[in-house]
Amino acid sequence: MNKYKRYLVTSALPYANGPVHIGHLAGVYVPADVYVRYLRSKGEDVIFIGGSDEHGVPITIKARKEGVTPQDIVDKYHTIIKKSFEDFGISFDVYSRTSSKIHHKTAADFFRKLYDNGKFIEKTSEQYYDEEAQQFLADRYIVGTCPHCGNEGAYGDQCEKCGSTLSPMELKNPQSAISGSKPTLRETSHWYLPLNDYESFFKEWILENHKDWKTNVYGQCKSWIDLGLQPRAVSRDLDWGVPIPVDGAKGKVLYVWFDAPIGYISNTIELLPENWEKYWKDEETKLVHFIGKDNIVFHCIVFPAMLKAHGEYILPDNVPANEFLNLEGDKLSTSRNWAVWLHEYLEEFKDKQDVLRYVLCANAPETKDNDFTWKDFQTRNNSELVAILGNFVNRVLVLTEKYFDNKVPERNATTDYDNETIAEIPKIKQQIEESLDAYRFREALKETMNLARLGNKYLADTEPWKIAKTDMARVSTILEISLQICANLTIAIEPFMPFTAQKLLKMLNMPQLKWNSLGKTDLLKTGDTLGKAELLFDKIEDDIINQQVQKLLDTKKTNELNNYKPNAIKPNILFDDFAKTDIRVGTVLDCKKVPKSDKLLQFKINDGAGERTILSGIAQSYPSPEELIGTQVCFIANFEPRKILGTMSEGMILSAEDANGKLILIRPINQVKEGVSVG
Ligand code: B3M
Ligand code: ZN
Repeated sequence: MNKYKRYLVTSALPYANGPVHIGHLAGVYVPADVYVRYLRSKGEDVIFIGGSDEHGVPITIKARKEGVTPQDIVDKYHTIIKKSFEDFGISFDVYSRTSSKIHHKTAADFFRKLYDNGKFIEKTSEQYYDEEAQQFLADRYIVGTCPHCGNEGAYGDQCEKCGSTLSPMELKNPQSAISGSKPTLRETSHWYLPLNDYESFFKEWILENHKDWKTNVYGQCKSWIDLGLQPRAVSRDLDWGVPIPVDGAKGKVLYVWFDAPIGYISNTIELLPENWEKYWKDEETKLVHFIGKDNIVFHCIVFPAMLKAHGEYILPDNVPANEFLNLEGDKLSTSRNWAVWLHEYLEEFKDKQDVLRYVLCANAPETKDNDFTWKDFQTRNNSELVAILGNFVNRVLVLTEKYFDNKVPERNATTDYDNETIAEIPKIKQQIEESLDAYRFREALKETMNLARLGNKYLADTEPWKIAKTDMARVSTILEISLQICANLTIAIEPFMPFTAQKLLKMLNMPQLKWNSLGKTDLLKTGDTLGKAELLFDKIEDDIINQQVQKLLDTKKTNELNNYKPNAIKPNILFDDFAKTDIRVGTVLDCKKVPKSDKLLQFKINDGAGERTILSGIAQSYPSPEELIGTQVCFIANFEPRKILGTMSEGMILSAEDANGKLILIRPINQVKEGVSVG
């Protein structure tokens, strides 16, 4: 028996320092939304809490870079993120933000209560300080040389080149990212939550009592606990965040990971000012956090320790964290623009929210990292949504219009096969429920599609279009049963594809029914008039997919260009060394591919004194070599001749490599006389 009376579902508060992309949707918001819609359909008492995380150092860094205030940054992205979620039908009951007044008050009060009850320890340590900017430096604000790989641009918390986690003290040649000056060390004191005091609690609560958590979540918690929990600082020296509400804490704010989860509470208060405590403080509430794997320790250990230290709050019943989604084989990255941004997707795939919701859920990184590819997106749209779901519904509606004037026909005597088909529907319902209750959303979606598969098979086996001339009573029964399957689909697909469910309801001319109607075959009444049949999905053609792939390739190129680092300069030489190289200009008299080689071009050059032949390995960069005839090139005239594939090559043609590895010929920008020296 379910011991819970109500549900409190939260999804990670995204940082308001960039828009949201498919990784966010797949990892957190689609599963959370599916779960909540399912609970609502079952008539459960549920609230779904979301909001933007607007504090933390990355936001201040972005603001500094753009020459605006942190508030400007969060205002901009909070608006974009909120709209993306609305557009994709993520059905939050509240979507607020941690820069709100109510959050500042809630978070400050929370800290104060722990402070007053002696739940923190205070420790003094030395930290880097920027004398010029007169401020302590957050780890991210310190750059220096990585002790592991020598990368000169490593941050105080991490080296992005070799991936090592660092502490600022480990960096060689530390520099302030704010002023560029060399930071000094100063003493500062901070409050720490002594997680070590909660070790035995966590051993019991997670390791003993929550063996039901997903393996990836349980495993991460176990390794943290096994390593031994350490006190965690809950304050920072920073001017952006929730000020620490105690005397003598000027210039200090709550660490972002202390205030952000309290945002779940603040946003609930905003939603239900009178009634919020029932959701947070009553053991009959089931609290579920939807997050990505990088947030596990904060939601399973740090936040529960905070809640426990406070004493009045319930703890999460489950934290069904997902792994990561990659994009075309590479890690999603906001800074490298390696993402499919939700707002851009909607411009390019208008009204196709559900296609993305479907693909991301079908391919969700539930147990391991997964890859999003545009090819898979196309295949799932064309061979699943169009071919299975859309096709079934369309056939049923078109046939009903044709044979029964668009009215629900009657069910006559049924065959064993009809009855077996009908009996499958409640079984599918049960499968969907079992999967959703266990947070297995991919499986649940597959079961949901099985309902459409069942319908398709039923039509294919009974072939009503073939018997229309001879046995209309039979056709009537088949279409009636098929229409009931369509009506069941409106309920089953709603959590996953809410927009499509609405479209289908309109086509069937029926209201949205609750979950308990799923499995029944009297949802439509004989004689009911149906709406207009439309296609639920349309095929996505290759050229649309190719454009998206091209867009990503362009991003790759731009990144390569931006990241291009020229070779180190060679040791100095004297003029005499240079003068040994005889570089000249010549005109191309002929140019063709060398047979049996895909790299080499054979040039005939007018070098001023006569003609010479030079072979050059640039064939892949110039696929139409004849176009080079008549142009000028630079070449080394005294390069020792050598035989290549049976031809004597007398010199070397100069070229430079562009960011994509293409070799670009070097030539004078105006015509000069053949044979003149370059120097
Ligand atoms: N903003 C990290 C993230 O977006 C963080 C989550 C906060 S949840 C309380 O991955
Ligand atoms: Zn490194």
